[in-house]
Amino acid sequence: MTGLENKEEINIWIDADMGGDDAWLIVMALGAARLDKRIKLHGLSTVFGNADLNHATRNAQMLLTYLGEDNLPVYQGMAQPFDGSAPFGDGAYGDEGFCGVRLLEDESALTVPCQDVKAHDAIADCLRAIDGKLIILSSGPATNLAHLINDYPALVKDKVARMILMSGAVAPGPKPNPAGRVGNITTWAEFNAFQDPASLNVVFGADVPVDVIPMDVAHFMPLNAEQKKRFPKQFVDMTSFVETLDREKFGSDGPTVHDPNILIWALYPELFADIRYYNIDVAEDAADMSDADNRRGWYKNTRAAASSIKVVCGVEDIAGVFDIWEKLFVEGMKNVK
Ligand SMILES: [Ca+2]
Repeated sequence: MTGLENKEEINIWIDADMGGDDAWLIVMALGAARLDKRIKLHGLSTVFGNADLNHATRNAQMLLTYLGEDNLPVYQGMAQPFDGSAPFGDGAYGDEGFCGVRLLEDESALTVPCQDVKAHDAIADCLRAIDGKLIILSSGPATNLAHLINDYPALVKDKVARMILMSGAVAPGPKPNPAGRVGNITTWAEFNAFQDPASLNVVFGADVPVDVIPMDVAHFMPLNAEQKKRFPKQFVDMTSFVETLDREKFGSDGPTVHDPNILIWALYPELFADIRYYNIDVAEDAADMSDADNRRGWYKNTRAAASSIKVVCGVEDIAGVFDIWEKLFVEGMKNVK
């Protein structure tokens, strides 16, 4: 694999809200770990977001059962934002998170249990146990990460290599509706950021390197009709509700599949472009999707060359990213029965 020649062991944790594109991320992460033994997946933790927490955790168990993967432990995380307010779903992946796709005929036969340790405590246990440092991939609201930082600041500082978040929005969409739309959940905010801005401010204020893949990246590479043919139908179907929304809001030529690119950035950074350093303050207004002026989750960015927050705003090689997606997907699906 390119991009990894000089690396020793790469320790990865995935924290996900288990909607359709989180499933894409996890298939590819399993594929990456099977193809390169230096990559170690230590855990998958769940958080509220695309679905409520119980559906998210069940989706993790169902997905890993379907994929024939028994070696990645699942931990349940937080059910609500850092400030204790009520979660605010948008149904972009349906109530259960996978756009109605059923991966298992018998959903009572799960071979993968949920471990009896809270997600952020389990990540702390992992940080203590590993020799090197941990990369944490976050594909949902940043709530579990904020609790980890809040409860274990010294451990995070010592043992977290980077947190890589799919979160936020930097520029207006290509053909936005309404004009000037920046976010996918409101005019101003991307979904994960809208869900829990207070947690993001904890993460961005912590003494840890953070890389952000904002929603802008996936808008350079919608899953159009040609690309869809390269991936299993049930996973394409998991993005079907998002496709309708993306076409309405941005004129996208297919669904935007966001979450896998936090993994691809970790392993193949040369495929991306337009890397910027920002200080980021996220607006914490009360949630109100019906108010077009509501700024909750809006990324207030200030360019700051010395910032430890790196925001990836473009793609250098779109064909190269899709080629890697396909390669990792094939390997990740290898043990499906
Ligand atoms: Ca997600």
